[in-house]
Order: sequence, then C-alpha cells, then structure tokens
Amino acid sequence: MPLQTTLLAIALAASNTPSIPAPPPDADWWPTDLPARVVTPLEETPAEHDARMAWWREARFGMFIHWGLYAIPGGYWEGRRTGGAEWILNTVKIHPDDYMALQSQFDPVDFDATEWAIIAKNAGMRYLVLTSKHHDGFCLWPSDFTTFDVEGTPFERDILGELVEACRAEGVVPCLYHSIMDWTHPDYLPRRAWDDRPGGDHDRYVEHLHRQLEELIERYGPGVLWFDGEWEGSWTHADGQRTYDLIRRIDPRIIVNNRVDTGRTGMAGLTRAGGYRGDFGTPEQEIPANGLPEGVDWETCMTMNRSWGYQSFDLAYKTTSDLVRKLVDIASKGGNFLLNVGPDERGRFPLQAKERLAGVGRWMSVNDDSIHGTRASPFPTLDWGRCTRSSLPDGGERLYLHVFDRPEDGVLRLPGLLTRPMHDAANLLAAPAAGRLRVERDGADLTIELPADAMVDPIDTVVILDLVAPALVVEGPRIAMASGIFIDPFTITIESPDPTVQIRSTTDGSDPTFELGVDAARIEIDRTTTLRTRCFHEGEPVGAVVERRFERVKPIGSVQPFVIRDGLAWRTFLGEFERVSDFAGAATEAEGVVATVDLSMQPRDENFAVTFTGFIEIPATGVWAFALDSDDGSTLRIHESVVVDNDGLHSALEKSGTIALEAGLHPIRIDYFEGTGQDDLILKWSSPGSDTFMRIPTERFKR
Ligand code: FHN
Repeated sequence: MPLQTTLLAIALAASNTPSIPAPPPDADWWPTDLPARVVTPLEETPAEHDARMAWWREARFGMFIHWGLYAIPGGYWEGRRTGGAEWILNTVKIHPDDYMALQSQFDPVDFDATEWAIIAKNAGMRYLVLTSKHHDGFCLWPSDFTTFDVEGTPFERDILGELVEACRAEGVVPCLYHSIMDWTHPDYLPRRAWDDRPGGDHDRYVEHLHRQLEELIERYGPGVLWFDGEWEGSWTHADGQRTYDLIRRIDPRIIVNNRVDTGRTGMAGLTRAGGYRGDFGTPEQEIPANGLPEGVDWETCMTMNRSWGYQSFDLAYKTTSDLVRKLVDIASKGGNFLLNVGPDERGRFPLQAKERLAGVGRWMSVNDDSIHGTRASPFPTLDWGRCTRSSLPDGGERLYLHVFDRPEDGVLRLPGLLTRPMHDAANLLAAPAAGRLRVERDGADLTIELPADAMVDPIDTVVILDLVAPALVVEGPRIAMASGIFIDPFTITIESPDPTVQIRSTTDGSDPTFELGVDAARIEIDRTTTLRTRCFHEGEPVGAVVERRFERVKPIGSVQPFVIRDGLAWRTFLGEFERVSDFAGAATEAEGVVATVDLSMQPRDENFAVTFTGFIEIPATGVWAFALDSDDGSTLRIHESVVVDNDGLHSALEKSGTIALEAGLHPIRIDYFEGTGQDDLILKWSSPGSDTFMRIPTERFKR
C-alpha cells in the first residue's frame, strides 16, 4: 500500500506552528493536527500525544544509519585491526587531537542520499535515523557552532541537508540521532582518561548542545530526535528535562526518545517511573521477551551484523529470514524496529546490508499490511508464529497470523479466542483468492486448517482472519495483585475477562470444574491456601488453570539496638564480580556512613561493589514489599533472609519481594556490584495493601 495513503496525509499548517522550514507541499507524512501551543509531557493531552505519535506508531519499521569519520579507520588503527567501529577513539585510546585529524580525510565521493532513501523505502522502512553527531563529536552538517564538521572536510557538502531532502522526496520521514556524550568537544566532561586537554565546562557544553539542536530543528525539521550517550554522570535529569522541553517548545511535533533523560533502564531500554522525559523506550540489541503493556511505545534498535559503525571485517550479518522474523516479533509486541546500516568511508552501504534490505523488502512488498499500522497480538504466545492486528472499518478486527513453522497436523490453533470470525474461512495475505482456509471452533479455541501447499513463504506465511469485533482472548482469570504471604485474613477478588466467561475456583488444591468449582468473584482467605481458578465459556474450560499459593505468617519481631544513629554503614570493594557472593570476604577498600542507599561513595565507574548495613524503621506491622532496581547485581537481606534477589550481571533491572514485619527497627543489608557500563542502585518499598513502590524516606535508615 503506497505510503501516501497510509500515513497522516496533511499539508503543513502554517498557523501557529513554529517557524521551521516546511517540508515540500507533497510531504504527506508530516502530522500537523497538533497543538501549536507550547506543550511538555505534563501538559500534552493523551489525544495530542496520540496525534503526535501516530505516524511513528504506524511506521513500525525504520532505518538506523551510523556514519561519520569512524568509517575511515573502519576498525583499524595505525595498520592494526583494533575493532571499536564508531567507538575506536575510546577503544584504542586515541588522543582527540589525533582523531580529529581524520576530518581532512573525509571525502565520501560515493555518497548518494537518494539511493539511501530509496533503499530504505523499498525495504518497507517508513523513517530513517542518521547520526548527526556521534560520540566522537563530528557533525555531519555545516554547523555554525563548531569547525569539527563536514564543512571542514574535502567533501564540504551538507550531508544532513541532502539526506533530509531525499527522504522527503521518497516519503521517508527524516530523523536524527544526536549524541550527548562528546569525546572531542572542549567543554564536554568527563574527559577520556588519556585526554590531557585542559578546561571543560558542563553548563557551557549544555548550552552548545542546545544551540546545535536549535540549528538542527530549524534547518532540517527531523521527525524524531534520537538521543544517546546520556549515561555518564555529567548529564543530569534536569538537563534531560530542559532539553526535552526546549525541543517541544521549538516544534511540538518532534518525537524524542527516552535517552534524552536519565530514566532509561539500561539496554532493556524502557523508562522508569518518575517523570523522566522521552516518548518511547529504546531496547538495544534485544527484543522484550513479552509484550509490554498496551500504550507503552518502544523501539528496538539493532545492528545487521555486530557493528553500528562500518567495519569491513564484520561479516556476521543476520539472515534475511532472521531479520524479517525479528521485525514481525517486534511488531507482534507493539514495538518498532530500527535496523542499522553502517556505510563505509566512501558513503556506500555494504553489499551484504543491501542484500538483506532487498530481501526484507521482497517480503514487505507482499506483506507490509501485516506490519505497518498494526497493533500488538491479543495472544500471549503462539507455538507456530506471531500475530499482529488492525481494525476493520465496520468495527471488526483483522488478525494477521504469521506462520513461521507450520504445525505437523497442519492446524493453526488460536487458544482462547472467543470472538466470532466474520466468515468460516481465512485467507492468505499473499494470495487472497488462492483459496479459503477452513476455520472451526474447538471449545474456546479457533482452529484454521493450513495445507502444506499454503505455506507460500518459508520465512513467514501470513494468514488473514477477520473477526466481527476486536479479538477477545481469554488467558485466564484476573486475580487482584496480592502477596504470597499474609498476616490477617483477607478477601481475594477474581475477575472474569468478559461477561460471557465464568470463573470456577477451588481452595483444596483440586482442579476446578464448571460443575464443582466455586462460582465466586471474592474468596475469603484465612489460612494457608492453594487457590486454583479457571475460566469457562458455555461450560467449556478456557485457558489454563491459574494457581496461587497464599501462606499465613506471623510478622517478624523488631529489634532494639542500644544506640541508634541516622544513616547506613557502607563498605566498598574493588574487583570484577559476577555475583554478590564473589565479594564476600573481600578486602574492604573504604568504609563510611551514608544517609540513604545510593552510589555516592562509588570508588570508580566500573568493577566495584558496595555493602550497606544498618536498620530500617518499619512504620506499621504488615506485609511489606521491597524492590531493587539495579545495574548490575544486588540483593536485599532483612534479618539475614534474602527478600529481594536481583543478583547477576545485567543491565538495569528491577526485582521485588515481600516480608511480614512488625513495626519497629529491622536489620537490613544491601549488597551491590557494578561490572561495566551504566551503574544504578535504587531501593524502594510498598506499604501493606499498596501496589505502588516508592523510594524509602532517608529518615527510615538507621545504624
Ligand atoms: O555507544 C552507542 C553505540 O555506539 C551506538 O550508537 C548504540 C546505538 O543505539 N548506542 C550506544 C550504545 O548503547
């Protein structure tokens, strides 16, 4: 389906929209039914936010391009293969002065913006994100605020300008990646350890960054500003908020990723609660295992081989089939796929990349309706493939059933799908007239017969199933959140997902049946109980039996230390750790007292550990929940019992646990270690009966 008819087709309204250069009149991909008023996330209404995000959500698939001076060395330095790609300055510890000399060699004579835009379009990519400036600080446009830019190279041409124009001509939304971290700018801090240049001023650097952002927005009008490099301690939450709000004031249409601020949970990429800025999460090189809550916007960015920037020797390209299935997997979870290309020093896409993109384009040319404009699957999982869906004009819903592996019995089972199909047949998206595939109801499931010869595409054959209404899939009863332990009798509520679905439960460990199970939405729990509950539709079981165990416990008594002082004691350790146990018994590097659980005492950026000991003051007797959000591993012990186990090497990750405590003081110990990369440690709690976690007030920590 041509782009022009699917994206928001609007000419750019002149009224009130800030004075930025208008895309060509035929550029129908640029949404303008947005507020001209200045908005920040705190002011933007849900409807305004949805309007702003609409083209991006519809797009589902974009091209990432990492290109700059680092394509010249391409992973080699002084004749030696060093690797490092776009990180080579850091990997080889090149002095910035030596690295910046590459500017005089930058002359990508084969750069052809139109070719790049057409390759992206033909692959089914609806937007293109180019590095305007990566961590090395080199600017791919003639900036008024630096001489370390393309104007100072033999090439001279405005690469961003040419690419933006070519993208608009091809109906691909031009977007820009911009690195906060800048290894060569004289004001950026922290310096690389081998960078002996004096000076540096963070506030002055932020002003410089803002001036360049204004320049980029005014000149090129990007659809998305994709920030990166926010993880070094110099960039603060306040910087992120100010930068996001500045962008939104200049042009309220621009979409900004969550790396503009400091709320990103590492490579998992999603945004922590707490008012952090960013319109979408940015998982990197990974796809969230399960779908994310409806309404959470996220985009997985991924390399096609192993490098973001060009490295001729990196031939580990993913297969076309793998790339198509990743795109489908991501779309089936409601996300976008930003797939990277690293052009070489002459401005050419590597042949392997072009081959993959052409292959993905061939699949998309037949099946793009099952990607563009679709929403997440209604099924938790499908053994044979994935599902995406889109609304039908008459209130119905179209399911796109992506068959990766045809079941041996040739039957596609759609578990718990209660909604009626429009017809008793399904079709192949690739060949609607090729024949109808028989649809039958089997209890709560729908089944579709898929003959072997219907598998027209071994990568992914898409079957269309139209439903009379939005899909209702029953996975199981909805049990109100409750801890697995309790002190006093309580009532658990069990909700049916739909009025046509009944619940049956047992509390004696037996399987609930429609006849014998208890038909109750609320069940009193006054002793240790195993609850087993199940959905039924027209008397037939639907979905799996859901089991929850509730153990009645007594609250652990508080302690009465002789001396009580504010704060926690800490000890730090140096070393490379993979588990908390790795630094048990290690020599203490330093020790002290801290008001709350934080990393203010960290001895260095990487390879260190901290142990906090003291007491926590529990204000009221009850079942308390605790959570540790950390990168890397962490554990929380109360009375020497592990309450939260978030151990191991991982990016930012949150784990929680519960414990029954009497009001008063309880001994606690937090163990944490950092490997490499980002470091985070946040301890939160949730009071009895609440399901909201919050940071623990400082005055609750004693020693
Ligand atoms: O350090 C960068 C890296 O070079 C690349 O740009 C990726 C792409 O998202 N982001 C950072 C690594 O997380």
